[in-house]
Amino acid sequence: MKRIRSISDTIAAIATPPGIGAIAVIRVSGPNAIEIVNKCFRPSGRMSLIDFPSNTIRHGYITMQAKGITIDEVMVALYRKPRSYTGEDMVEIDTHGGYVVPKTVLECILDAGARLAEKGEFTQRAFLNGKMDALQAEAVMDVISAKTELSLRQGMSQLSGRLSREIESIRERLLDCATEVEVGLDYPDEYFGDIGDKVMEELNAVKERLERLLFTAVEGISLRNGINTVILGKPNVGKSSLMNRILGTDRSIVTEIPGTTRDFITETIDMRGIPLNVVDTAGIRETVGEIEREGVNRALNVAESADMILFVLDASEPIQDMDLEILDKIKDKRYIIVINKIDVNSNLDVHLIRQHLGTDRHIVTISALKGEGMEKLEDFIYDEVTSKEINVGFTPMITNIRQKQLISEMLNSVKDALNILKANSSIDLVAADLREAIESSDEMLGRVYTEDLLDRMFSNFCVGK
Ligand SMILES: Nc1nc2c(ncn2[C@@H]2O[C@H](COP(=O)(O)OP(=O)(O)OP(=O)(O)O)[C@@H](O)[C@H]2O)c(=O)[nH]1
Ligand SMILES: [Mg+2]
Repeated sequence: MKRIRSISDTIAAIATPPGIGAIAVIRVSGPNAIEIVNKCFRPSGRMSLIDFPSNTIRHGYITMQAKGITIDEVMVALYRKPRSYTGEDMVEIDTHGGYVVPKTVLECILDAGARLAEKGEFTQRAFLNGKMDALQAEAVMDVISAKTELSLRQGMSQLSGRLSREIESIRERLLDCATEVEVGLDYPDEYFGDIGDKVMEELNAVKERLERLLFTAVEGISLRNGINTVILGKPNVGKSSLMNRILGTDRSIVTEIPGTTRDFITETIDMRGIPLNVVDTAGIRETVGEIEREGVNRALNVAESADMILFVLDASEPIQDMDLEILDKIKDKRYIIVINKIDVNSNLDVHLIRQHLGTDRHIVTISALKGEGMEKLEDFIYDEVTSKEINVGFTPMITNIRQKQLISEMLNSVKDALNILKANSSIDLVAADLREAIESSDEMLGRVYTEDLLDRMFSNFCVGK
């Protein structure tokens, strides 16, 4: 998509969802925002909009200029630059809700000289005007789309600049090191030893901080996107019953006939603040008809991309080769073995499973029918997806692939620099590695950016944000 996003335009959009709600908000931002709205606004007091002090809200009417018709009774909030969300002159108009009023008011504003805003363009301007950095701009969307209270806490923490401050501080350390090294460049022989030791110490500390950040990525990304949790197992072991227990509703069909679930069913739930996208799948077996085989293939495919697998076994049946085969397929993932139907006689040899895995991994016993063991299963899931070292809302966390990639790049550059220092070899190579690490931190904060990055960053925003 080709975009012409001139920052000298004044933009406008309805910021609230269409058709619903008692009120709607229309946002206008840009160099002519106040004059443009003034053309359509008749204040109930004497003072004209042009003279309103900044950060005030006033009552009045929106009128259609050409016809002189009053469209709506509104409240208008005025923000003068730079004290606004975008850092530009901004006007927000609270109108009555529904479809027609906000749409007509927006039309008036557009007729008066504004252009319709694109997705995320208000936030993009806030970013371009230095109101927030790239990490905070990314957090805006995380806050809006937060799936649980814990996801929200994380989004707000990033929006407030917690991650930005950590990156800034790491960047400063790197700059200090780079300066030391630059000095050393001029006197390679005398300075190398001393400078080398000092820089190495600093860089080791930076390396630890970067590793700590990288460690938060799994949980950070999961909190934002939800943890894709796939329920897998042979037919009739109770996968759908487990799904329903987890959701607390009869979402999935349960019967005594093996092969009941044909396609996969996904629902998102809030489990102790963690968003879980739970997927029930078709039972995996070999000799099946066409539709069921398709279901089995799909089950294996979703399992492939799962963040976590709940592998269900039936306690009343001895373990079969098929179970061990599935186990081998999922061994390298996060998984929990759920032994179901413990309310009936047990014929399952748990030791055999332990032996096969060669570890004592999470094995939990439940009865999906009776609802027994569910608390324990939740504990296991929670432990599997959270870390004690992370305090959501306080620990700076990595929340998307872009950030993860850049932190990895910084870490690699720092490690390279350390190796060179350890080997006492060329100090100008250290300088180059440090420069690279600093560049990655600049990218992380959005101090340098490409058109492409802007597009990607704002493409999933809504119009009006
Ligand atoms: N006794 C007992 N029966 C259970 C338990 N969980 C499920 N069942 C029964 O096992 C049968 C199969 O349950 P489902 O939940 O449909 O199993 P599934 O794994 O989804 O089966 P498919 O979709 O056909 O692969 C049903 O008759 C359930 O009532 C349990 O904990 N104890
Ligand atoms: Mg089922």
